Amino acid sequence: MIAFPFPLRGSTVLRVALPLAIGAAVLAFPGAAAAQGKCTQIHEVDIQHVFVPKLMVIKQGECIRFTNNHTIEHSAIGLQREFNTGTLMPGSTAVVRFPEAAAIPFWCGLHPPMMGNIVVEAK
Ligand SMILES: [Cu+2]
Repeated sequence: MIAFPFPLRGSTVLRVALPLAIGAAVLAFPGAAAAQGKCTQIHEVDIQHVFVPKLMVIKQGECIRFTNNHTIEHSAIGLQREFNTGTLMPGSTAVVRFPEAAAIPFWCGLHPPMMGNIVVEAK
């Protein structure tokens, strides 16, 4: 049994409901007023059995497109719930915009050993 540093509440619902709603929509920080802006640039994170690259450094207002190129489901979730792609089926993508400067460690909600880091630099 893996000991999680926080409860995975709501994750079951998200895994089922979000893939239907995501499509090509841009996800963003919940509650962030500036979250509705355009992506000034889109960076790519490739999901295999690991995140490639594991460290992504971007600027405020830029986006990351997570693409599941593996044969099984994966997700990307900020450790502090800064963002959550929901479950990505093989071949699926989710675009997440990062409007605020932050350091955001993230992992796959289905496979916690899969970890990565996003650094959002101030403009
Ligand atoms: Cu995974």
